[in-house]
Amino acid sequence: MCDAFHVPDITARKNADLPHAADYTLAQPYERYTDVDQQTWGTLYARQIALLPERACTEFLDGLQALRLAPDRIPTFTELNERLARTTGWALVAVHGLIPDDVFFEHLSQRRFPVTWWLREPQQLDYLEEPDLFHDLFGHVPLLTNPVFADYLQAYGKGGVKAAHLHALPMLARLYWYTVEFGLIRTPQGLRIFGAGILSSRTESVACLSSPAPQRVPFDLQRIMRTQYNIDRFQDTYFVIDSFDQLFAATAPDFTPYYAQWSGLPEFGASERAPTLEATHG
Ligand code: HBI
Ligand code: FE
Repeated sequence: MCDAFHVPDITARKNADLPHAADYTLAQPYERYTDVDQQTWGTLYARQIALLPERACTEFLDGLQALRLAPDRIPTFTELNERLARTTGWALVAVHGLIPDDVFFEHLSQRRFPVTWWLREPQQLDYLEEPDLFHDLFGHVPLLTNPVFADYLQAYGKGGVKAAHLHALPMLARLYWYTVEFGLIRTPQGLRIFGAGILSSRTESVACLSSPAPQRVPFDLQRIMRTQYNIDRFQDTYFVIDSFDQLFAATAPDFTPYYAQWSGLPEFGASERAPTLEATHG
């Protein structure tokens, strides 16, 4: 189990009585959503819709439009899966929360995206310590409609299934973290957001582009795989891709030699001003 996310003990959670299958999935328990949940969804949705048009990449905004999410109602995974099936063939599966890495990778490798089914409490609007429905659905799912990103995420899952026994999970977790969760992309209009961890966060959607504090460095696979990250505050480093094609191409090769080359090398701190390493890996 890598250190990216601990798999929290869900038995303490109020809905842990709902059984899940061996692959950690369950049917979306739509009847468990309360009026407060529906209002929380509406609040979170409205806040991000107001912020993102000038900040999110067009591929995300186009995906959001394709999903036709209702602004004031939690969507059913069934309706979204019908729409996704007509775009890139991805499907959402409901889970209780973070699931073991190997199970997560297996789902991604089969074009299934695990989505936490419960929604945060009103008092957690701006921060909660693990992914909830809004983070997973609003943050991650729109980009699954983009063919290149959809292929990237499936390739990432396949790589993870292979790497699980290579003790390379911390390196893979960093690649996921600095792209799928907190990635930025360069566009003719300037930097734009594609990372779900930012897109589902009101405060980081603003700070990631406007704050002078973090460094924004070009995508560099070796540097990403050797750079630690913060899980409980804004990122100190954002990696910037030039295109989703670049990201997909980066995951094309078999990573096994990279793990062998880089695993023994010193790691970089999250805020460390480290050199670009891209040219140095063969
Ligand atoms: N489980 N449900 C869920 N969602 C994630 O994003 C997730 C996970 N388990 C492990 C995990 N992410 C990370 O370790 C990835 O880097 C693999
Ligand atoms: Fe996420």
